[in-house]
Amino acid sequence: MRAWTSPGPGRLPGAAIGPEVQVHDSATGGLRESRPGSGAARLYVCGITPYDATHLGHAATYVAFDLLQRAWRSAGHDVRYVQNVTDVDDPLLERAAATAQDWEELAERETELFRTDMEALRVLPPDAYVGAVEAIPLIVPMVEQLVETGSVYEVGGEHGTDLYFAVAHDPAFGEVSGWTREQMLEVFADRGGDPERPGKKDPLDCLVWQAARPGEPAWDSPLGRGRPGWHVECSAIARQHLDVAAHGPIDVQGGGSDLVFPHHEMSASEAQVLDGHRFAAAYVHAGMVGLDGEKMSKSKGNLVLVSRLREAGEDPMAIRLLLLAHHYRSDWTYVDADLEAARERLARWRAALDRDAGAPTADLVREVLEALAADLDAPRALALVDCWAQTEPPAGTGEAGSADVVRALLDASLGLAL
Ligand code: 5CA
Ligand code: ZN
Repeated sequence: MRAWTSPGPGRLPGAAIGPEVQVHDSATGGLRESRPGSGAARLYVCGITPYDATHLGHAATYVAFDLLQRAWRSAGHDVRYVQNVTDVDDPLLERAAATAQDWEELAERETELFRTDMEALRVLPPDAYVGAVEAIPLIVPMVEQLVETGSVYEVGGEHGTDLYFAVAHDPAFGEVSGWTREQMLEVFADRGGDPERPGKKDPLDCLVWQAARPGEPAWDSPLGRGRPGWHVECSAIARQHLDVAAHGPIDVQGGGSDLVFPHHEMSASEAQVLDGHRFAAAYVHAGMVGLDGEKMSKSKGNLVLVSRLREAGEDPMAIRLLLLAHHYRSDWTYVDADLEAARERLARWRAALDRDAGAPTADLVREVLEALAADLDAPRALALVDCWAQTEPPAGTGEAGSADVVRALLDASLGLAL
């Protein structure tokens, strides 16, 4: 499907080049230097399930991976970025039914709102933006291949035969999260799994093809009439659009930390059974943004919506600065004072850029790029810019063009247009 309009990746000032990027890999629990091969760095980030508007938690996650894309580019790599839209799944169908809306119209409307939010926040768009529905012709053959390996089995039910992936078929199952079975079983049901379903070989096995239910959308396929499971959607889209057959493991599989298990564990296993190598070189997860002591989530309804802030006249660059002020891996709770602080910082920076007092930039450029290459440390980058903005060299001693250098740096590395 159509993505959104790119703000352009920007250009670093002069001949600046950033260091190679280190990211925290959930699978090893440590930092890993991301060394993309000879072609582009390959990034897959799990996209929205479009049944409600973009909240600050979603925005924080996509801004985090936007920093990764920019840090890779600063280090001289091209980037190929793929993102999905889960435009058919239980939560979407349930919301459509509960509010008497057409599920396709709901998905299209919320996806469009997401596009405008991402555009306003200057998030670089994916090169391939792929809906689950349009990916069914990719997903079905992948499930058929899994059937051939013997890792998929049938479970009969009231509405027909569903297909499940047997996690035991992947010797590396469990390595993405590093969780014990007990930890997995504790959250599986809450995160879309069905550990109690009779007929499964292992309670942790996951659905890959669901036979048509009355009143729900379904597609004809050699697997029977039905719709795809969630995890295989992302593995099929990533394998195809990041050409895993030609290039091997993708560089980064990304998303919020709520996706570590089961989603990223399962989608990696489904791919690994077919490809015989690990799915991603690194699994990178953004922390959860909360409101009033709970994770911000569409199902709970405790939301601060990007579109609502924009409608109220908030400057999108203040929203972006608010998000950048938190390290992407930390969990944090939104409070209005954070937005106020971001507005003030934005005003201070704009005033310093307009004043163009000429504080030196060579160390600033290097240190900002170093901060971002060191596991995307945006808060440190912001503190460095704060320092530049406060510095007033004696009259007549300022560096010519200092403000232009900083504007270019902010654009290319932090995605801020000031
Ligand atoms: N469609 C699936 C992924 S394939 C999905 O999780 N959709 S979502 O709409 O629920 O979330 C979209 C993205 O935002 C995911 O990467 C998710 O991990 C992230 N996310 C959701 N809630 C939060 C939150 N409160 N804080 C930070 N990130 C969040
Ligand atoms: Zn996903």
